[in-house]
Amino acid sequence: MRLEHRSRLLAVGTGLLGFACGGSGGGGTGPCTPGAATQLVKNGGDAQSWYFDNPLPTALSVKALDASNCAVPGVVINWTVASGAGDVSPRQSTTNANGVATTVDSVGSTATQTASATFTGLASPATFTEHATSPPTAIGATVGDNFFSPRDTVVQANGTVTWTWSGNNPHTVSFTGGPESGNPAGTPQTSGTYARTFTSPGKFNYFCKVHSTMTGTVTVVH
Ligand SMILES: [Cu+2]
Repeated sequence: MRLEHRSRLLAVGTGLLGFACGGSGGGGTGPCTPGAATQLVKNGGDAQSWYFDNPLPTALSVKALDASNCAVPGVVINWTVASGAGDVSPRQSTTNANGVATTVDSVGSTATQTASATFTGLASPATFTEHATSPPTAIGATVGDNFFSPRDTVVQANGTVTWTWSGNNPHTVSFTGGPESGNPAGTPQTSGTYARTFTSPGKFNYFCKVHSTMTGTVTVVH
C-alpha cells in the first residue's frame, strides 16, 4: 500500500519534469524531446587571441536548439571562414547528443578573422571573431622566491626562452619528461641565467626541483 503510493508520486513527478523541460525550454539539459532545429547559439571558442597560422587553443563550438530551446542532435553544421585568412577543420560537423558541434579554427595570417556556422534553413549564421599576432621569437622569464614569472610563456619554434634568477633562494628550471636542463643539469642556483631554444611546437612543463609549488609552461607555436 505504502510502496504503491510512493511509486505513483514518482510517476507524477517524472511527468511534471518532462512537461517543464519540453514546455518552457531546458536549454538541452533535461530530457526534452527535440523538434526541428531553428536556432544556433555559440557554445565556446569566440573572441580568442592567438598566433598566426596556429590552431586556436579552444575549438569553436555551437549548439543547435529547437523553438523551445531543446538541444537538437544530428544537425549538420557547415563551418566557413567569413572574413580574413585561415581555415576551419572540419568544415562540416554534426551535433552530438547534447546538440553540440565543434571545429578547429586557425586564423591564418590576418590579425582578425571571422568564422561562421550555419545549417540548412537557418536565417542568420552564428559568427565568431578571432584575433592573431606574431609569436615572440625570444622571451624572458624571472626565477623568483618562489615563483616563475611569467609562469606560462609562448614562443615561436626555434625561439629562445631565457630565465634570469632574481631571488635569494636556490632554484632550478627543470623540464618534465624532456631532457634534463637548466643551470646545468638541474643544479640549484641563486643567480645567473639559463637560455633554452625550442625547436618543436608543443607545450612543455617545467618546475623547480627545490620547491614543488614552482611550476611553469612553455608553449611553442609555429
Ligand atoms: Cu625553487
